[in-house]
Amino acid sequence: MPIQRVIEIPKRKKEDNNQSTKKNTAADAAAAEKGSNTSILTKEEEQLLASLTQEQRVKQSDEYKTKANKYFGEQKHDLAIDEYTKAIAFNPTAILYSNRSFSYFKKEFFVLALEDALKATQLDPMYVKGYYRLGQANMALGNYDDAKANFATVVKKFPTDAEGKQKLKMVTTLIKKKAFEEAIQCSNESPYLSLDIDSMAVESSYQGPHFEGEEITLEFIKEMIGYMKSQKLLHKKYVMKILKKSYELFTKLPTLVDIDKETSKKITICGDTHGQFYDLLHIFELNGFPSEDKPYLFNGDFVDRGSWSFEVIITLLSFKLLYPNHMHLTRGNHESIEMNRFYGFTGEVLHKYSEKVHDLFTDLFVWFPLAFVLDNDYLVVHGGLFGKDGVTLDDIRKLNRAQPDSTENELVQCLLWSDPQTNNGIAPSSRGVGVYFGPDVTRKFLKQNNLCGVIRSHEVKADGYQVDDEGSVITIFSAPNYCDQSGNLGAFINFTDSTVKFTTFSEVDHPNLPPMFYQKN
Ligand SMILES: [Mn+2]
Repeated sequence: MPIQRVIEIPKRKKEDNNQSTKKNTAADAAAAEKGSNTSILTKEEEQLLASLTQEQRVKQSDEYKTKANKYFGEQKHDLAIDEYTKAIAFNPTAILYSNRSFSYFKKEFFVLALEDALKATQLDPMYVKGYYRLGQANMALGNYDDAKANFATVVKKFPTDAEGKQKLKMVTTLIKKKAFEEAIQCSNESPYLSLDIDSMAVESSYQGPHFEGEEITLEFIKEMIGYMKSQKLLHKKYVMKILKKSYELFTKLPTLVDIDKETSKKITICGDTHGQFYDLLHIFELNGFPSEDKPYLFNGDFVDRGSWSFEVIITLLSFKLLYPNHMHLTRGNHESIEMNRFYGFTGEVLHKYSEKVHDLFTDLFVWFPLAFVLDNDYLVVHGGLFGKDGVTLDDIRKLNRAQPDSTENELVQCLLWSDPQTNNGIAPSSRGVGVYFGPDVTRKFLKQNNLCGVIRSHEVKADGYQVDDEGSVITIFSAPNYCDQSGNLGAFINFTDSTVKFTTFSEVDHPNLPPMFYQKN
């Protein structure tokens, strides 16, 4: 299998933080201005727009809309957003804003989704889908009370709408469940405590591998991978056993894990894998299985999107159990019940196993560490840095990551959700959670914490990786042809004593299931 490309750059030096950072230029300001302008019309299109009668504009808008809807159906959301934007420029309607809102939602730009949904309801207060989009965006942002109000509006305005009633009921149940979970967690009750694995039977008809004894073995993992690769399900007893042992392991880990020099200088770092099990196995083919000589760090977003999220996470957890000091997993923004409900993992686990197994995953995810530091040099987090100055590594260490409200903590949100920007300074994120942070913010943080760089994931990149600001920020993304349609390469990083080496690779074949296959609505 061809390796596309290997690129090696020197490790960054801490002294580089002293060099003057990029200054914002007039061109940057103009670019920022342009970026905030939603019009994407070409000059010709602008002229066309000016020359048309209202009737002609409506017709032209419909043409863009047809194209946009087609792209949406093909899950090409970037292209759909462009076409909806043009359609809106020619003739803004509630339907167009509502549809673009859904595209933004698919891209996880929740603030933009919310804004568009709001415009839809303003343009046409009787357009029911606008309220659905509003409710959906609010739910993803964790604004359950607002979402409840949105669905209540549907029920009030459209008393015969069955879906509205059902959604209102769902969000009301969620609010109750959340309050209940918070109460339970405060008393330190976990679904793991009542888990009795020994009493579970394995039917004689089960053909798969058996996890016997206390310690997981490489033989078991290899057999399990082969079994799952042929699309068979590991027995739920062993799933629960892996989860329980993982829970015992992860609850003992600190929020920020320091990785020693010996491990750091040969570690492999992978970014988002997002349920692309066959591509994960390809990484192991290219780079070798995890072992004490081949340490790995998988930097979050193991689940959602791809339809083999279960297989990805159970494989990674198994290696974590086998090599606890040489296999590291960071929490991503998708290791969260809120995201899992919308982006596939919940539906997948309910289909393959049960609500109980799903609850066990949810309870485990909150214990994944939020950050790693490689040999006092590089900070590794899924998202990025913070919306305020002066945050120290000790502040991260002190975060109480598994509290029910910890995802509402600003620092936790930034670690999981932030993205770098090319302009200096801090800007609100279109995602609605976390921030955009500029190179000056990064350098200040690095200098204050005596680090040389930040390695993060969270954004799809054409080459699978991106080096920004002379290496002060590195993005790594390991899901090639993300969602079967992005056309991007995947990449992983190999560290050596003095260099950071990127290997890029393209996607491999997988069984014929689309992304989010098990997701209901
Ligand atoms: Mn992410």
